[in-house]
Amino acid sequence: MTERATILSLGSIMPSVDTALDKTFIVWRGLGGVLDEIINVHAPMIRALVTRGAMPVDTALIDRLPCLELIANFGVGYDSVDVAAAAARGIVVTNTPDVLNDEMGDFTIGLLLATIRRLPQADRYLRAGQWAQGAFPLGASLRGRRIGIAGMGRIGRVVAHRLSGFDVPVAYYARNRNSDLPYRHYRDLCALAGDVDILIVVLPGGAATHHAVDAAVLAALGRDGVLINVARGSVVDEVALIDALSAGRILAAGLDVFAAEPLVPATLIGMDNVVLLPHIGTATHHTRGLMGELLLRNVMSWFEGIGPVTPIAITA
Ligand code: 8YV
Repeated sequence: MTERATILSLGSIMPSVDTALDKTFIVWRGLGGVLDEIINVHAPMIRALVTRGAMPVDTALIDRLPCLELIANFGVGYDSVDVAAAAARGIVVTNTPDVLNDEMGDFTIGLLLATIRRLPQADRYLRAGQWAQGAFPLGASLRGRRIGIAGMGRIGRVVAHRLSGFDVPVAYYARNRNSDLPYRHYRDLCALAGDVDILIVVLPGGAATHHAVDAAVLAALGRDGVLINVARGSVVDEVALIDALSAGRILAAGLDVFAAEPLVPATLIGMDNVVLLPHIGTATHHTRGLMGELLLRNVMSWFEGIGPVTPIAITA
């Protein structure tokens, strides 16, 4: 690299990434009104954009950046980026796959157990001093349960592998059957939901999966059903979910993602049969560190002329 290239960062990514970018590039960093001013003044210089999905990188934004070559996303899910619009302009989009698979596998199992065994509720019970008045009520179990995984990509595979230690049958929904997997395949999500008691959602976000888990899927899951969503809020019809939980059409839900983050419907917050987490699936020093390194490798390698490390196929 001869001269410092100019980069636009949609807010802070994480301190180690921000510092590393600042050392090598001219970085303009901001969101909202600040972002608007940055673009008005510096758009002709901006060659790369880094984002962690805080706002949509849509046609309107891409069109304002005439010299954009690279969009580097911090995260494996890139549903906030209009990759078709980027591809049409010849802009490469990168994400951070694989480095977070194990973390997401661990986390999903944790959320599943917390939800079905009501661990946060039991913790609240103890803290509220209720133990002295009587034992925490008996509840549901993972024993005898059948598990469905919606989405069998990199994270789905790790979740299924983790579950192999729990002696529970696993089936999955995906567009195509993976012949190397020992689990039963369903091409229809409602059919899978009808045959299992627990549905774990690890589908990618975006138009193709919008509200894939709707009222019909929840009804098929049934009165003992448990929904776990660690994917994207957009994949589940949140209104239908609240309705199903309130009416007892499903038993419980464990949610790390929501339709309009960081806003969470007050009705959900008021419910006792849900475990609600603030999108923390990958939020560890270890894994966010690896994600940050991979994002940096993509940006550095791009400006060294070597090309992206983990590009999204349709933009590569
Ligand atoms: C992060 C994620 O929370 O990788 C993803 O798709 O949703 C998470 O790892 C997010 O990308 C960081 O803001």
